[in-house]
Formats: sequence, C-alpha cells, structure tokens
Amino acid sequence: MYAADTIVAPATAPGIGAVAIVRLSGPRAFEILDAIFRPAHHADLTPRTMRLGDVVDPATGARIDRALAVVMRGPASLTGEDVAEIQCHGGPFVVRRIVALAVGAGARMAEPGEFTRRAFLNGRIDLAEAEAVADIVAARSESALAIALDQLSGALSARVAELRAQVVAIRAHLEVEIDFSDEDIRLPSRREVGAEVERLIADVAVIHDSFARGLLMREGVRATIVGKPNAGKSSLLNLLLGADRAIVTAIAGTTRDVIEDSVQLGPYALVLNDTAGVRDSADDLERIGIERTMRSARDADLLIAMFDSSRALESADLDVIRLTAGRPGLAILNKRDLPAAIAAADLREHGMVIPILPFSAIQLEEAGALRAELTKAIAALVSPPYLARSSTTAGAEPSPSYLARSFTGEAAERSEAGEGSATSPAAPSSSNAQLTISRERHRDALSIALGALKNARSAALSMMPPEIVAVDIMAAATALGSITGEVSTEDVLDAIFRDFCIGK
Ligand SMILES: Nc1nc2c(ncn2[C@@H]2O[C@H](COP(=O)(O)OP(=O)(O)OP(=O)(O)O)[C@@H](O)[C@H]2O)c(=O)[nH]1
Ligand SMILES: [Mg+2]
Repeated sequence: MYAADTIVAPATAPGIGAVAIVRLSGPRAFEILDAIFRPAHHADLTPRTMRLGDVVDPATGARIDRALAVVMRGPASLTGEDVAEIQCHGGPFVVRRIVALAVGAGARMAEPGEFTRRAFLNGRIDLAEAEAVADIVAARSESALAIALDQLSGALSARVAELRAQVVAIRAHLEVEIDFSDEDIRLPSRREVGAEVERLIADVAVIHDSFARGLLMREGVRATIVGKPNAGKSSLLNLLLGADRAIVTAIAGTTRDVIEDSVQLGPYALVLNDTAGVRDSADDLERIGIERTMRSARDADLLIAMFDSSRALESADLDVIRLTAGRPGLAILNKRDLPAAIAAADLREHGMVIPILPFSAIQLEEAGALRAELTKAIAALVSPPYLARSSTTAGAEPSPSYLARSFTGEAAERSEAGEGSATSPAAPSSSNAQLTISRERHRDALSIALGALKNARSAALSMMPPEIVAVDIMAAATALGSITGEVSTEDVLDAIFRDFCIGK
C-alpha cells in the first residue's frame, strides 16, 4: 500500500494568522508530539481533548511557543492513523520551527494531499469524497460549495454504487446463462437483459449529462456583454461590480479590449466580459478589439446583448441580434431614461427570442432588477432539464423498460443521440434528481461506462454468447468503480492528490 511512516505539515495557509495548525499523522505521531510538546499541569494527552502546553526543542529544552495540542487515535481519525495536531501562534517562523522539530524527531514532510490520500487508502473516505475535499477548498460560490458538500456526504458515491450493483446483477444473470445453458430452467431472455441495460444507460446518461451544468456551478458562468459602441456595456459592467472597473465616456469606441471581472449573483459566480462595441471600423486597433469581442461572445455561456433604446436600430444591432440566435442570453434595452426610438417589439421583429429587460445603466436603483434577471438566466442554465418535466412522475417507481414497451431499434437510436431522456421509454429513475458532477474524471468514467453498456446492449440483442456480453458489462462495472476508487491505480491517485495543497 504505502510506507506507513509519520508525516507532518502545516494544515493552515502560509502567512500570518491568529492561529496555525501543524498536523502529524502516522504510527509515531504521539511519540513525536511527546518529544516536542510539554503539557502544562503535567496532564496526559487524552484523545480528542485540547491541552495547553509548550512546544520545546528536545535538543536544547528551549521553548518555541505556547500552544494547544490534541491527539486522535486511529483508526477513528481523519487519516485512519494516529493523528496529532498542534495549534500554535500563526507566524510563519514559529510554524517552520515546529515542523522542523517534528522532522528532527522522526517525521517526514508530507506531500501535497498526503493526509487525504491516507484517509482514502485507509478506507476513511472514497475517491469521490476525497475529490470533494479539494473542491470545498476551491469553491468560489455557494453553488460550487453545494455540489462539493453533496459529494463529500456520499451522494455521488452512493448512486454510483447503486448503479454498479445493478450492472453486477446483470452479470449474475449472464453467469446463470453461462453455467446452466444446457439445463431446463427459465433464463432471463435476451430482450429482458437488453431492456435492463437500456434502463441503466438512461440512468448513467443523466449523471453524465449533468457535467455541463456542474462545471458552470463550479467554475462560474461566463457572460459576455455585446452591443454597438456607446450602448452602455461598460456602464453595465461597472454597475454590476459596484466599481469603476471600465472606462465610460460618451465617445463611441471607448472600450478596446476585453475586460474581465467576476461578481456573485445569489448562489452563482458570474464571470463578466465587457467588450469593444461591434461596428464596421477602419481603425486597425478597433478591428482587433472587435475580433476579441467575437471570440469572447463565442466562448460565453451566456450573452448579455445591449441595445441603445434612444437610437434607431442600425446594422450593428442586427449583427448583435444574430449573435444571440440559439444562445442562452438576456437582452438589455438600455437608456430607457431617454426618449425612446425603439422598443422591445422592434427587436422581436428581427427575430430575437431571448428575454428583454428595459433598463438604465446610469440609475443605481435598477441594479436589483438586472441582478434578478441575470440570476434567473443562470438558474435556467444550471437547472437539470428534466426536473421541471418530472413533477408528475416524481416519486413513482421507475418501471423496468421491458414492461413499458417492447424494445425497438428506433428507441435505441434516440437514446444514442442523447435526446430528452424523459420522452424516451427508459426514463431515468428519480433517484438521479439533483445529482450533479463537476469533475472531468467522473464524466470520463461515466462516458466509458456508457460506451460499454451500449456495446453490451448490442451484444445482448444480437444474441452474442453470454460471455461476450459479460465482458462489456464488466467493463461498465469497472468504469463505475473507478469513480469511488474501488478500482484505481497509482497514476490516477497521483493525478488527483497532486492538486491538493500541502497539509490537506
Ligand atoms: N442617459 C443614459 N446614458 C447612459 C446610459 N448608460 C450609459 N450611458 C452613457 O452612454 C455613454 C456610453 O456608455 P459606455 O458604458 O461607455 O458604453 P459602451 O457600450 O461601453 O461603449 P463602447 O465602450 O464605446 O463600446 C456614456 O456617456 C454613459 O454615461 C443610460 O442608461 N442612460
Ligand atoms: Mg465600453
């Protein structure tokens, strides 16, 4: 497994703070603590009880700091090993000295993520839960935190284990066919096996497909503000940020480069890009700026299309309307404090379908309505598409697909194309509701599982020998198992724990 030596690291961020924590884990954790910590009042270190005392250099007896220490006996500890923590004063020098004393007494400096890795290797947490620990630390919004907490509490692990058990159950059916094919007992028909696999495909696909919105919840939604020069784009950015981030002037063509900043909107993080106004320009510098606008607009999750309601529509406005086609977005009909030259209907007439908010970027009190509309737009982006539709079936037991219909090639193709699973006869079961993944590793594992299940379905329905179907079934089980780490390699673990900080 791993060298069961004793590791040490600061568990708190480097720099100055009120308190810093130095953490030890391993078979010699208590012994090393004993060597460098003298409890006041000669009290013993009872597990899970804080004790006041002095950190001392055992070589010289010199006092290093007055501190609190606590011990936690394995296996019921963070790492599953004996763990000792010293809460010292939060100065970088003190922390370095204490870590050095621990190393002098026999500990080794921990690698990044090594405490969590040991927790995984000792079965305290599974791999998805370990990743959730890193995600909690990295969370920059409530929505990112919500996914990570859900994962830490085992929601993803439990669902994946459930699906894996169903996969293994199919394998068991196939075993029966392999072992007893000559005898006169009732075997599950191939159509039944195909239908079981079909239902699993739908369930796995729902979790797989949640990645896109999971990523938005984790990383934040990228929104690009587009519009003709002078529409008020930079004013809008400044209003949302509550700061004079971008230069605003009455000169058309003020913004030349993409300006990026982020803002919290309810539970979401929104990364805003203010851009150069879109128009035909002979100016080289401005043209480069507009190219950047287009690139930013193309990469955005959400478009904020700005129009100046005090001016008639121009060809640049029509370009902006075209940019919004088929994209999630919000249109802002700005400068409503001025006499109107155009209305929402004019934008609709040119085929724009995204919601339109009449607005004035120079009026602070309008910011609330804008934030509410943007929050709504983001919520629509990150909410599971089937939840709204599933209210009538919520709580109903998902019926096995082979009871609901006969298997047809057409249905197979539909779900192959990933079309609305709620309309497909093999609707995902309700236990998938809300489950959201946000890590590429999980998406890739689910994608391998899906591929294997689809192969198994084809093999089952084309009456291939059960041994062949079983190979694909087991490949799906292995892929699902890799999410929680039931199956894992050193390389995978290295890649995961490399991203952790020291002391985590
Ligand atoms: N009356 C009025 N003026 C506004 C409003 N919003 C912006 N302005 C003014 O319009 C002018 C242009 O605003 P900006 O925010 O610089 O416009 P922009 O879209 O960033 O322009 P470029 O960077 O040139 O593309 C400034 O003088 C703003 O004060 C509004 O709602 N009402
Ligand atoms: Mg601007």
